[in-house]
Amino acid sequence: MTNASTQIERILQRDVRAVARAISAIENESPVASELLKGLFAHTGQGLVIGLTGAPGAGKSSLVDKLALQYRAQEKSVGIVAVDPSSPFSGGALLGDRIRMQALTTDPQVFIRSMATRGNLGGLARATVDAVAVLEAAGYDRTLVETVGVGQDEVDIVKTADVCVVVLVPGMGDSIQAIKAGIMEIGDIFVINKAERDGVEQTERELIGLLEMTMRPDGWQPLIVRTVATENRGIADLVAAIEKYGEFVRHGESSQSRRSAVAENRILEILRERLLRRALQSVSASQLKDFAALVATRQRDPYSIVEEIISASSPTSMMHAASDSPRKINHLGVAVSTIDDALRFWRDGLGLELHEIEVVEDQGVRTAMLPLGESRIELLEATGDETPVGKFLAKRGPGIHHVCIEVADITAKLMQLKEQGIRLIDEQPRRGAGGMLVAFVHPASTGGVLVELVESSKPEI
Ligand SMILES: Nc1nc2c(ncn2[C@@H]2O[C@H](COP(=O)(O)OP(=O)(O)OP(=O)(O)O)[C@@H](O)[C@H]2O)c(=O)[nH]1
Ligand SMILES: [Mg+2]
Repeated sequence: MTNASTQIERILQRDVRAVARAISAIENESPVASELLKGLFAHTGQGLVIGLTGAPGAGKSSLVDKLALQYRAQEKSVGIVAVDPSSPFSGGALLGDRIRMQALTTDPQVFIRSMATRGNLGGLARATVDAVAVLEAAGYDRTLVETVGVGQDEVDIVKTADVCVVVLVPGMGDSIQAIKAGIMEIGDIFVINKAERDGVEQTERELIGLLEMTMRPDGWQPLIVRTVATENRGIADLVAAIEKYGEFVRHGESSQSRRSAVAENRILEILRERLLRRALQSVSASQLKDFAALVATRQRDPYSIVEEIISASSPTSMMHAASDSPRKINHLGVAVSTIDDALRFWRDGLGLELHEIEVVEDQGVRTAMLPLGESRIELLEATGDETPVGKFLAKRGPGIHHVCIEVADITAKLMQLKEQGIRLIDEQPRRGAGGMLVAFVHPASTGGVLVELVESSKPEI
């Protein structure tokens, strides 16, 4: 089993450390993260994901806390993701959250994690959605995602949840603020928290007025729930409202189109991030600063700079840039007295598969190819004493005869080696086995081993 599939197994069994490690990989944009997510995706979509958003201090964390306890009382496992876009590491308010949530942190059926922005590519929304996917795959019955409803990222995150809860508090202009942030449209349930305060009636009236003006395509009438999180009041009503909408999205006719819209956004988000990352591979941070200075002083325009960056990062230019670096060992050539004898170890003992035995007349050699991972072992048996392998055997005895290394552009590589004064046996590539372009480099220049170069038939981009 590969490392990724072991990790996936552990996550599916809800191994908390594996879950935490996967989320760290997501945050650090480690390549293993996408391998894990590919494997986990089929296991997502089982539980219910609940997004909570609202103004700073509205009581989102307090509500998440109480919701989690309520779900635990129902024997449901709970995953919690708190998004903190402001801090580069989890501190500040989240530390307070941690202490408050201590009752939950000791419960093995509750997983709490905070997410913060990293790097310059943004990607917080994508990273959070990915983290939620890990929790879903790990089989948490309910996943609660808390975001401060201030930026587009937050709206994007909450949009991907199955249920969107918008948290308001009584007081002036709260609903107006909510419209500005664009979250009125996404709320499936509206909570008026701190409902013990004055002005709760008016806030509710305002809210009803606003909701009457918007017609949802799915026909859902957003529910309004009053809570006092600190006193655990209204929490059961909120759970009931969430579950009711959960049923509605699961079985409603419009749920498929909503899921498709979310999936489309997700594809675009991943694509945007990958393309941006690829484009930025061809420009360093300091180059970017230099470009910015040129644009700021009107010496250059941003459009031609972007075109330059895009063309430098196109697959063909990337290929040229990468053409210098060899990709792998294509095969290892071993000179043997007889192939039959050598097969007793390589095939019968080691268990490699014998691919084919071929006689290459003009080289005076019989070869046996045994694939080994991405590479191969090539056994070489001389057809006569005066052949290159026959002479090799006479002079050095059986042993490693040559190493064959794959390069993307063999002609360019030979030119470069020649320029550097490397002694080449073939200055021009020729056709070898299977019609591949090959050339040999003299052992005098390589530290004593004959090196064969082969041009890879399909360069990886
Ligand atoms: N009076 C009253 N205070 C509450 C209520 N719910 C939460 N609070 C208090 O409001 C403050 C903010 O609560 P949090 O739960 O941290 O709010 P939040 O929305 O998560 O805040 P941020 O994550 O910083 O945006 C805390 O001091 C809570 O104790 C409530 O229903 N009534
Ligand atoms: Mg909070």
